[in-house]
Amino acid sequence: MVERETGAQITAAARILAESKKLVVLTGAGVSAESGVPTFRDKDGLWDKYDVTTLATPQAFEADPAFVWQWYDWRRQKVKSVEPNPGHFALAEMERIFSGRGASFTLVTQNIDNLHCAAGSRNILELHGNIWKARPWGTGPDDIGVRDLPECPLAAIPPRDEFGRLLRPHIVWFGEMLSPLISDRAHVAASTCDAMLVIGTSNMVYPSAALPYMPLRRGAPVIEVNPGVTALSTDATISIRANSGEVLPGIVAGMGRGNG
Ligand code: BV8
Repeated sequence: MVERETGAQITAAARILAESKKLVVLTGAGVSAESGVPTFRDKDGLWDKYDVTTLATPQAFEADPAFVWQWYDWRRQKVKSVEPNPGHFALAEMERIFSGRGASFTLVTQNIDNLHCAAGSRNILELHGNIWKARPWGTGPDDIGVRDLPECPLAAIPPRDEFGRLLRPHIVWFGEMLSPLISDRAHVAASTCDAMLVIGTSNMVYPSAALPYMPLRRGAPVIEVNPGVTALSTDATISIRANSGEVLPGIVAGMGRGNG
């Protein structure tokens, strides 16, 4: 059920997006919540149950690679069992609309679950990597050696490559630099966009949390979709307090109804 105020916000958001020539969409774990993928900081989220410092840092991996891989193997099995939700599909449709009118669309995601790709999105920048990829321990995110690791569940934990080298998840852990290639492209997109749509993120993790402030500083509109209040909510041009799977299809429909 979409509240009256939300309806007006959807119409206003659709008008902004219909006029946009260069859009950046930034997503976080919330866009996958309606697919059944646990978020990190919500009640019953991943960080509720697990200690991030013992699982999502290079030090944790170095200390016990098997333990960290067991956690990712569990998450891979969870992600493998779910499907994209209407929010993912709406963003893929939005990209097709932008491409169809020769406008630029960049999807910057913090998510590692690959659900945007599965829903049909194409111009995706995975800031924090991808749970279905791995690379030799000791290599960087832009180095040769990144490969698909689709086996699920993993037969051997920790997995090794054909030379016996220990493999690590191709994921950015806390305290690790993001891929310079990916973060530079995201930085350029956020520096030049005429609007940004921020969906399903607590906007707490840097450097991605800094991205929405780049268009805001230029006076470009930032639209937030999140059922909860975040650090961005008071700064956003429009902050729609709703689930992405419920409102994104309406925003896309509104774009097509010439709300521009
Ligand atoms: C870096 C991968 C430079 C793992 C993740 C001390 C030392 C070192 C670094 C730091 C430090 N102090 C601070 C930092 C920087 C640090 C940071 O920002 N920390 C925060 C916590 C303060 N950042 C880093 O370390 C980054 N690297 O800075 O390198 C450097 C290097 C060395 C030394 C210094 C600096 C690396 C950041 C990447 C870390 N990796 N994950 C894994 O996933 O397994 S971060 C983790 O948080 C996930 O990637 C996730 O994507 C990200 C952000 O979380 P969200 O996606 O926003 O999810 P969250 O649960 O928080 O929120 C969900 C939202 O959805 C909520 O708002 C909810 O209301 C909403 N929602 C719920 N349902 C719905 C919904 N929305 C819409 N619809 C719904 N239905």
